[in-house]
Amino acid sequence: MSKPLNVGVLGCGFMGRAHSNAYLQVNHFFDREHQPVLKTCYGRQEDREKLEAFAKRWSYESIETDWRKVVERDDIDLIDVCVPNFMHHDCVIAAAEAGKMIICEKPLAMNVAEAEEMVAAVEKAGVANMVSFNYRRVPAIALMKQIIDEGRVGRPFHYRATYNQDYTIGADVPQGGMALWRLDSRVAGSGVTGDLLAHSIDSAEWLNGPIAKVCAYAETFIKQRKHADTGKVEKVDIDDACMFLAVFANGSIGTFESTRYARGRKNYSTMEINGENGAMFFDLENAHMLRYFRYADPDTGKKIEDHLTGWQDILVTNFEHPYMKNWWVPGCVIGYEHTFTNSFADFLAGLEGGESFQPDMKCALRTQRVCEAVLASAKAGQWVEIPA
Ligand code: SOE
Repeated sequence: MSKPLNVGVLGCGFMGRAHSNAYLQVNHFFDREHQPVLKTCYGRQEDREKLEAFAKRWSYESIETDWRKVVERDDIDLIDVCVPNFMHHDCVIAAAEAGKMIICEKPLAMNVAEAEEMVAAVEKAGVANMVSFNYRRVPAIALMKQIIDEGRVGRPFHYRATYNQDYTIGADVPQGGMALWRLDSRVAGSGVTGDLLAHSIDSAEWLNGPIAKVCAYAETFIKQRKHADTGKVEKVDIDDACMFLAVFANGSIGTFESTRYARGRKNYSTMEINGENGAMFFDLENAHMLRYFRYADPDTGKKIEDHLTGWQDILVTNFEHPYMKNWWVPGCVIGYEHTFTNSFADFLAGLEGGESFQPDMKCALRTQRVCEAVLASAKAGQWVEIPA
């Protein structure tokens, strides 16, 4: 018997679309008791035309131009926060107080202080919650986790992550407004650190454990931009690029690089781990592949014969690979949107007595702490420790 799960989505931009698609897809591909119903979506009054078109395209039953009304509605079970970052805090707190389940886009908040209040609110309300670090649900990244947990990498020495894009190179790109709010620090909180490095940090801590300390350098290449809302040329306060060194609690050391000025890179997120017995490399622009280097057998510790060692490309589409039995037949690749469907499938499984969803807000608070430590380190020009 299917159980309707009435959803109110706040936001009708990029993430609103990604989430709407996933709600519509999830029951087609995963056996779950709960069936998301797209009840209502929120957008600003000034974007009403866009909101109406969005609601029609994704078959929402109604629209709201006041997000508080969505949260107050008795017929909504789950609030999904896909609005810009500066609204996350108030939306999440109000939703928790109304006893709703909550899904929130990343980064969780503008800063650690906000994130702590959000975690306290969801914990007090005891509501199911998840933060949309969707890349954990890329099958190849989930396979990386499985291979690490199987002990095939052994003692890790190095972790290396990049997350590079190039869409803000032009000096004429405005800050603010519907598409470019990520460049406005009052709306986004930070630049690449909260937007891109947060993904890399979430994946890194999931795969390689907690980061103990960081030393960062951040740069803002274009110091002033026209604001899309006011038309005025204003100071740019976000980090355009940020790089940091990390020491993990397990003793391994890492490098993280992120920029929106890497000409030619669109959504280039890579991660590599090098351990005593093996190594792995993943590249989001080639998301169905995992590169694996096997040096020694994890059970016997015996080195693989020299003429057989080498990097192996695993096409992550077999039924035995994470999530893949729910999709097509081996060899048929899946893509970006599936990471959201896979996430929602896991969230629903958690509601139905399965493992409770990770990352939840408490886990995302840790990522927020690392991001804040990175920004503090860049500002101070020194190492910053992150409490365990
Ligand atoms: C930024 O361009 C962005 O859309 C991020 O905000 C998303 O989290 C990332 O997955 C893709 O890039």
